Amino acid sequence: MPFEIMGVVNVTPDSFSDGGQFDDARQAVEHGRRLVAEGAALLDVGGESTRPGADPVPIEEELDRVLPVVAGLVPIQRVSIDTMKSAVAAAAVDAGASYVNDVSAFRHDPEMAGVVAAFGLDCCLMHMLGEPRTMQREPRYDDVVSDVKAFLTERMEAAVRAGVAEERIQLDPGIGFGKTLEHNLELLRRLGELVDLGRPLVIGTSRKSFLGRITGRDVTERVPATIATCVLAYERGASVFRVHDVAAVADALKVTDATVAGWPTTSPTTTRTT
Ligand code: PMM
Repeated sequence: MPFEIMGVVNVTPDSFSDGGQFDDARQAVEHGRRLVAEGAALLDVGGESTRPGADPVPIEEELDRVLPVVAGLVPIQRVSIDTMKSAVAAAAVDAGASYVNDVSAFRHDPEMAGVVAAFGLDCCLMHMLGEPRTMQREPRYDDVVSDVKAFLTERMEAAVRAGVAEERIQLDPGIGFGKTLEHNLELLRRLGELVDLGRPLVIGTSRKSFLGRITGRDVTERVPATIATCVLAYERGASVFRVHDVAAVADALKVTDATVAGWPTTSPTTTRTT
């Protein structure tokens, strides 16, 4: 099964994993270029941190952060804008982005679905319980997988009603977004149950804190743990992997793909390399 790697280009001074390292646009573009060389098929540019407890960023500041980076990366690779604000999405599209990654699944801003529909964009609808500031306060579910599945079904239907073509939609269970360690693991273990939603599954486990809780590792030392989750998720049907450490995950998925699907594989990221 073909897979795609979505490389993370955070342009936030408070992103939990970059620590503001790439808050300068030039450095962020350089970083994106490196991720493409490592095998990223899509670059996800975000200017508002969604880590637990993060405060919202004013729109002007978010625009100032992301627009120069989007413009710098568009000539190099397909660009996704990671935002909950339709004005930021529209400006990023103006600068050449063609994919909207909205962690609120079009709930935060009522105009977002219309922007995605009007421009014929690809999009990712992600599950999140609550909002980033409060989401880790005692999240509860009847059954986390069934609840996430029902949510994604409802959001996909709402997007289609707003004019978004179904074939443009990708779905993400939102690992770490209003979930305990056990919820995250159960979603990964039972990811196969989300495959019958019929849309590509995006998975974002990269460097997340639940991996640190299991391994005791700091954020920059979670690459092996990230790989374990990506390989498991691939086997269970995920096809888009949102990661910081593109080269390492690409190698792991190439080998997984060759083993599961047979050699030579069909993934664009694998057939490019001999
Ligand atoms: N995780 C983060 C940000 N955006 N988008 C999607 N679709 N899925 C995710 O899991 C996701 C996301 C938070 O991680 P970061 O702060 O390391 O970028």
